[in-house]
Amino acid sequence: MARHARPRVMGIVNVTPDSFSDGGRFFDDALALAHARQLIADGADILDIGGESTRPGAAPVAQADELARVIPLVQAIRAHSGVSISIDTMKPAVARAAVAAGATIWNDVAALRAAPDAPEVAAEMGCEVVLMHMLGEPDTMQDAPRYSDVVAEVEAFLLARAFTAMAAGVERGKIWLDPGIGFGKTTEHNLALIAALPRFVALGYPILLGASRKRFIAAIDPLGAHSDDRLGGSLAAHLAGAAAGVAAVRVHDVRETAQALAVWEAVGSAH
Ligand code: HH2
Repeated sequence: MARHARPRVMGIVNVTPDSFSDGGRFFDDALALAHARQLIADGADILDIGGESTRPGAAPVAQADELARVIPLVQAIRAHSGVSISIDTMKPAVARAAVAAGATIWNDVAALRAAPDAPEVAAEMGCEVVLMHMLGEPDTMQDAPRYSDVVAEVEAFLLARAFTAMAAGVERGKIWLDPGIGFGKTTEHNLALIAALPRFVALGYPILLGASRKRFIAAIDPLGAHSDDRLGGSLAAHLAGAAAGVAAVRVHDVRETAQALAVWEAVGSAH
């Protein structure tokens, strides 16, 4: 048995015309399904399906459009594979339809704050729920975010959201927490949160880390200015998460991440 269990790999499938790194490329049902199948072949344990980009400045998506984008894809993936599916949405109705179509995880970057009935809907569905920290709203979150102690504030927020979810009836064992890398954070904030991952893991909830291709990587390495050129930085951040004991990493580059984690795990169990 390995001394360090590797995190699960959550592969990102965006069906949006404007997502920050692969926007537009998979905005087509057949292409999105082909991409999903490729990520499964590449070693994804979970597929995260999103129909609304949370990139600063991204246009909001009407519920009917979001449903039309993501639900056929969830159905098609479920028909093709037993892979776990998470639905990346802030809308309870989209989460509900996705769970009915076979998703088992609601990944909510708004941590059940975007609609008054979100906690009750999560409880009623009985699915797992990812509660992510975001400071402010997607549109303005990167306008000079400030904290007096970013780690303590993100931790307090996540525990409060977990409490709200449980008060509405979500089981404790179904709750994941995510520090929300890039969501209302400077490079220094992101680094402080990654460095503090052992403290988040110690809270006793599964932790999800999403650093894939994010902008702080280019701030550290200006040569990685383009989002397609941030693989090395993404792997470094996610390996730091693995060492801290996170439960899953949310990534675009599934093959490379799965390989890095397999080597990391093998080294950890060698003697
Ligand atoms: N990051 C994005 C979207 N959803 N969910 C969780 N739980 N954690 C994250 O870090 C996270 C997330 C990034 O947003 P987007 O602009 O949609 O880009 P992409 O989906 O290509 O990463």
